[in-house]
Amino acid sequence: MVVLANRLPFDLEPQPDGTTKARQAPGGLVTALQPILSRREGAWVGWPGTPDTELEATTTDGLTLEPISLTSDEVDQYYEGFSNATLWPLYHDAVAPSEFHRPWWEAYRRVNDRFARRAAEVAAPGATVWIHDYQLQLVPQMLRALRPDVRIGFFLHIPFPPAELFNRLPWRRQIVAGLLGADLIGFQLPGGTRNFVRLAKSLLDVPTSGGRLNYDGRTIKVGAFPISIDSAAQSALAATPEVHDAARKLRADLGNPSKIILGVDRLDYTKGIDVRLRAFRELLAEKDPSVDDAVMVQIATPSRERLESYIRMREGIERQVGSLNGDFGKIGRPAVHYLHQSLPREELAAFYVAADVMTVTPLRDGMNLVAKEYVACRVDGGGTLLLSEFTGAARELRAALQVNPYDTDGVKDGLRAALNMTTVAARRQMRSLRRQVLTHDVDRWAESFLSALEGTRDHVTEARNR
Ligand code: ADQ
Repeated sequence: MVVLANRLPFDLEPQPDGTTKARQAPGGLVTALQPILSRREGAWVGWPGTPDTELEATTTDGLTLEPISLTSDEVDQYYEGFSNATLWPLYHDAVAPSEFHRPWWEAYRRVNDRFARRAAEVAAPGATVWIHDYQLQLVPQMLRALRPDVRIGFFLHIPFPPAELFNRLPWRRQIVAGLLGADLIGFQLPGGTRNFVRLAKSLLDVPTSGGRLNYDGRTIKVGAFPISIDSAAQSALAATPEVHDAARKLRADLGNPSKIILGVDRLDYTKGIDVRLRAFRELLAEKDPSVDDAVMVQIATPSRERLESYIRMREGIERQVGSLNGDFGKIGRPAVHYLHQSLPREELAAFYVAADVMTVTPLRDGMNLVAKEYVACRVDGGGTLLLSEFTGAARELRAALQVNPYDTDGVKDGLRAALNMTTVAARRQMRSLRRQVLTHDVDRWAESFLSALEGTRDHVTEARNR
């Protein structure tokens, strides 16, 4: 099996002595896939995170890492440009404006071609190749042309937008045709599947029937595969005495407030960090709760720090935090504790265990693993989840307190309700959420995607008959 993703699961850093140091890279995709691949012998093709560096393939724990090198210009144009300043905002409801530049598109094509060629080199006859996410949407078609014998799966981790937005893309036909090179195209939600099918029909006249599309003489399956986390491992981590003690210490360090409100996100404008800060500000202004009763902790991992829209958003959020603390804090008692840091898993788990209210308020999110991690960590059966209805997770975590992040009054009401929820009601909510998260883990996600992919055509036989 060969996995392709923009990033390798490890940052490979060349050392002065000529050796290479591997450091685990952050992010939702890595968190999701690592448990699966560590159990399968396979190859992972991806960028190691440093531009202008040629690295050799290395094998760690039975997994071969195949580094793709990118020049600084390609990082600017393919990654930060086309992937993160054209596609990312467009696929997230255009909550920030998308930029369309022809050189970015050319770089995107060139880098996708490099990924396809490497996959064609390393895949065994009849291998399964699993391609991930919006940075690599042209690879299925490119790889199909090079290696008709391999079975190709594609999974999109972010939302697939409706035609009204997607059709703005000058290269919309090429993207849809690129994806159609796969045997199976997976989305997080049925809505994404429907958007894609509608676009394939309207842009490329692709006939469809019952979740299958016919294109270029082949049948392509499409479907929804909501991703999840390693729920058992996350629960087990939260149940350790170390995490338990760390959570107690956190509460004490915060001054033993009656309620801790938590946010954990990549610092991204889609995550609605400003939404929860605004709602909390208004509640503090109404003294319900007061700063003596409730404290907010916002942990934001640095992300895409060179992009203008991210620089502006960070400034806005840090201004909000500053003014909240200036207006409502006391000496030794800030209203919001803000960490612009990436934390180790154990520390993050301690925050989840300590938090009375978890706020997940994205304006749009493919799934949102943080919501699931919080639930998995609540082995004590306590805690309340406030969840945006525009996350993929909202479809599964029905028992959460769901809010529309565009409705400030609604978010305020939700936050107030979460803070005032009785222990009995909170436990009932958490019981239902845990049942969902513990029975729908990342293994089940991968198994269901891979078995749907297995069920597609028999490539080896077909290639032999050609
Ligand atoms: P992301 O947008 O990165 O993922 P999410 O699903 O929430 O969003 O995953 C973030 C991951 O990073 C979580 O595992 C979380 O624990 C970790 N993380 C967040 N803040 C951290 C911090 N300060 N320190 C350390 N770790 C931190 C994309 C899509 C999502 C989709 C995933 C998986 O945007 O919608 O759920 O892929 O498909």
